[in-house]
Amino acid sequence: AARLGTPPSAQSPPPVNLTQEELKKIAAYKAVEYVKSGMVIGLGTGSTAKHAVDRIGELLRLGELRGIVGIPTSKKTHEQALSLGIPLSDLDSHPVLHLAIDGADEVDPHLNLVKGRGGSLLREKMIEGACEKFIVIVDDSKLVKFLGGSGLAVPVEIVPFCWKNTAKRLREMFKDSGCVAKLRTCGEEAEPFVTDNGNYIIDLYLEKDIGDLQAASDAILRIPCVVENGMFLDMATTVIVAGKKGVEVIDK
Ligand code: ABF
Repeated sequence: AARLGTPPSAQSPPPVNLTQEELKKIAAYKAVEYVKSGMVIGLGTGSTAKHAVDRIGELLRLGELRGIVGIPTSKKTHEQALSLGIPLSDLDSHPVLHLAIDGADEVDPHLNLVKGRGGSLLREKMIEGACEKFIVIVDDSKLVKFLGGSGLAVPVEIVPFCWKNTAKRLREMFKDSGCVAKLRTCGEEAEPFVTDNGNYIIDLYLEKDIGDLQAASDAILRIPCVVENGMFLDMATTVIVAGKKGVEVIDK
């Protein structure tokens, strides 16, 4: 597997004093250079992917791209793409996509990802698992030594039925990693956060490296109430990282 770290000669010159938002935009615009007319494109969700969707809309408007079909990974991105006039479709009509561009919450040295802190992990995994090329766009704050290593959560989408039981099973499964499993809530009343698919999310906070990621992912998916988890293993084909040292394009 590819590892992070590209020779300096393969990097663009360092941007100076850029904000995190500007770094996200740089990574997003770089990814959109891979979009060609006529492609079916998975459109990601989140603040980084938003820049990519905006850019695709702009290039369509300028006539520099034609005949694009977008497959949005969330209702929010669907709305954004509609407002930009990007023609949209779905996986039923386009089961194979040329390319998807999306952000991530964490990227490990083997280009495994945590995604889903924005709550769209299920549609993201369905769509990004169906594309020939999956480009992940991040600023360098997303790079971690191991998944869960940023101190933020690995999300698990579950059906709402008896969610406390599912949370307990997840907690027990990862007790050796000091796991805390919390229902994601939102709003002043701390209502359960509900995904685009009508499900809940349990956030797993891990103190230690959980080791064999594929085994952990498989074990999570064997719990009957679990719909999907936010570990995207061996899925990214390219990761574009914008940081203080410039823009790094890492191919798997
Ligand atoms: C989506 O947006 C997610 O999978 C991930 O949770 C999130 C990253 O958001 P941002 O780009 O705003 O950090 O891609």
